[in-house]
Amino acid sequence: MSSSGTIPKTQTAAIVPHLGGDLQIKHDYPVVQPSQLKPGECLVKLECTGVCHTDLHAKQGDWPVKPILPLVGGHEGVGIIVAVGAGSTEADLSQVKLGSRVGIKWLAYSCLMCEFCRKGLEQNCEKNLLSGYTTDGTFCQYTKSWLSNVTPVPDNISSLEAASLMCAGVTVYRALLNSNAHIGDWIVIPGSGGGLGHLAVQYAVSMGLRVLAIDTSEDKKNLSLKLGAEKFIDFKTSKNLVQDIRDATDGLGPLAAIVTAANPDAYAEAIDYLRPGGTLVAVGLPGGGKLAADIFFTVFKSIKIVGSYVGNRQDAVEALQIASLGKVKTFLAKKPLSELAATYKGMEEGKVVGRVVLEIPQ
Ligand code: 8ID
Ligand code: ZN
Repeated sequence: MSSSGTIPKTQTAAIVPHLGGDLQIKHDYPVVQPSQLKPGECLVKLECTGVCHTDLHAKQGDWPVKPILPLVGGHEGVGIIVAVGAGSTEADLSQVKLGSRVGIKWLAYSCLMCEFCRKGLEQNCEKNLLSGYTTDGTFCQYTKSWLSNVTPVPDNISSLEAASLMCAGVTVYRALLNSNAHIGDWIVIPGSGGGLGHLAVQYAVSMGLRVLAIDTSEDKKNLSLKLGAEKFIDFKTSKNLVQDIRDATDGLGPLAAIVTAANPDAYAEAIDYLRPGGTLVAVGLPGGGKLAADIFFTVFKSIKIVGSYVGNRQDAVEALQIASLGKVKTFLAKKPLSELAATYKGMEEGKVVGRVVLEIPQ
């Protein structure tokens, strides 16, 4: 089943040919045809896609689990379902249908039947497929996805604003839930001026949390404070980060650290500055990073250390709902797909404030 418009045989796509290699923009990348879709699958014509630091890690081969090659990256896509696999069931089509505007998140597919899926840990499903990592992602015009896992986008959020909620938004929303911080608690967000961090500030504020933002540069400071952080510390100019963080949070330290920085240094002193009973939520994924936690103080201060990995379908729906209520808005720079390589360079240099969202040629 496909919409009245014809589906082309080839498309423009940004390809990573080999890990660490330069990006190539190809104009003859094949489009999955409607007749090739299996039941439960759909074809999405993309309007735009955010660029996550994860896409850069993927391109560089930073992580022990490697992506497919050649790789079409991207996992913050928004577009329209233009074809649905023949034989898709009523259940497959209960949330979205042909013509729906949907978001594509990191978790493209999960079986929904295994123990992890049943427990809501869909991201840990052993059969999962990851957009822009183990299945083609969103740096292209048309991508195959799964009806069970695409997320309907509320009408009052533009596609450009919805895009980065699909990874950055979902991830920090889940991380904040995993922090167990409550209304009125101080939390600290290292990486507050980046893609994940600037959304974390807003979700945290909307949950009634008090935010101490940490990053570097005037632009990232201004953005963090504008979005509702009460205080900001520049990690590059602070002479004693642990003391500065404690001083800024009633002298006792924050109840949680949501570490969204792509840098192991951002984890280094969390055990020292966290309030007793506090939680370190690991989100940022620097390649080869190790968490070094002093065992004595982890125990003595009753600290919890939690890994938080994207979110499930319900987290995605909730993260979009909160944005739809006007409580969270992506701060973004709109660029053409051809600017992806330049965006990676800016990200490596720490120059991207908020998010870059790429418009897909129509
Ligand atoms: O499911 C997950 N856990 C998940 C989902 C999505 C992304 C994890 N991630 C990971 C990415 O793979 C990446 O490692 O989160 C990390 C951040 O992704 P991002 O927000 O897309 O990256 P960014 O826009 O480059 O922002 C990072 C910010 O961290 C700051 C930088 O200045 C930048 O603003 N930063 C760095 I680098 N070191 C810092 C430090 N020591 C720091 N901020 C505070 N302290
Ligand atoms: Zn991401």
